[in-house]
Amino acid sequence: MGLNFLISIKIHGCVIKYIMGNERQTFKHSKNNLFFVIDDIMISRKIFERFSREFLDALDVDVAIAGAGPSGLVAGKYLGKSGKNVVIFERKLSVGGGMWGGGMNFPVIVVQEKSKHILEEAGVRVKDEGDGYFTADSVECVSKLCALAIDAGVKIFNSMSVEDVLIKNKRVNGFVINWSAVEIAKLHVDPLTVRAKYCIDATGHAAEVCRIVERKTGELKVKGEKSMDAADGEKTVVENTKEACPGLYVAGMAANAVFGSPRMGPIFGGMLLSGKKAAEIIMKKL
Ligand code: 48H
Repeated sequence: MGLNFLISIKIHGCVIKYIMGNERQTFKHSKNNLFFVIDDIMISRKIFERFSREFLDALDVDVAIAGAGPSGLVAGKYLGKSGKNVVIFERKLSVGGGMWGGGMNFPVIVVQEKSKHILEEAGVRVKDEGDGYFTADSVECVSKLCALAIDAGVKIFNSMSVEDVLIKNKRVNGFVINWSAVEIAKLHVDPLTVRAKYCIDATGHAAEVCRIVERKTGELKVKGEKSMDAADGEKTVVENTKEACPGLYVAGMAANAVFGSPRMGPIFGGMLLSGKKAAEIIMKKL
């Protein structure tokens, strides 16, 4: 709260009210409309104030997820829907990971009967192509899965990378994060730390968080992903969705990278079911 002065001037029938002080705003009244003269600094202030509030809320959460690809978005959605406080850190400006490009940039993905409900819950139009194969538009999938996660209360911070983990009593207790721009420019800027009751590595093929834990603690062995076998890859990605080391779960392609299972190409049912399974395991523990 501060001291504000209201100045009111009438010019050609319009009343211009100008508030000076902490809460500066200029209002212009004409006969039927009320609009404000935009103050450039207020735009900056509003952005920074909202960001600060939301970032403070993300510092100590139930679940922190690295990566906003399909598995991370789906895990976030189910956790958020059950009332958990969830944050996702995504390195890129855009969410969706490897889903946008469908198969070889044809923007279509394939899913199986067992997983299509996850897309349908998001309002994605899934087409039955016969023989047990269903297709969906990859751009529609990313947009709607992201919207669903946000509607479930998940906070997504884009352009932020997980560069390390917080370890307490030999358990992963959170993420160490930095701006992706800092990482890309290789600037020497120390990161910030967030605490989470449970963490999920949903960073895709690279299994980045697990590799960090492997390198720094020796508590975990990343076996590395195997070559293409869609049937085996889809089965194992769900089986491999589990706690990789205390406090850290793996979902999506990262799960197959950690436990040495095959890739599966542009069939995404396993990614969706993996995200759902990670959420269900953690929900039981919270
Ligand atoms: C913050 C990070 C970091 C980091 C990476 O690759 P993704 O789409 O991952 P999944 O597992 O949800 O889905 C995999 C699928 O897209 C795929 O690649 C398939 C099915 N491949 C099969 C095949 O045969 O090739 O998303 C991971 C996300 C990306 O958006 C990254 O930018 C992000 O994680 N990310 N975010 N901090 N350290 N590392």
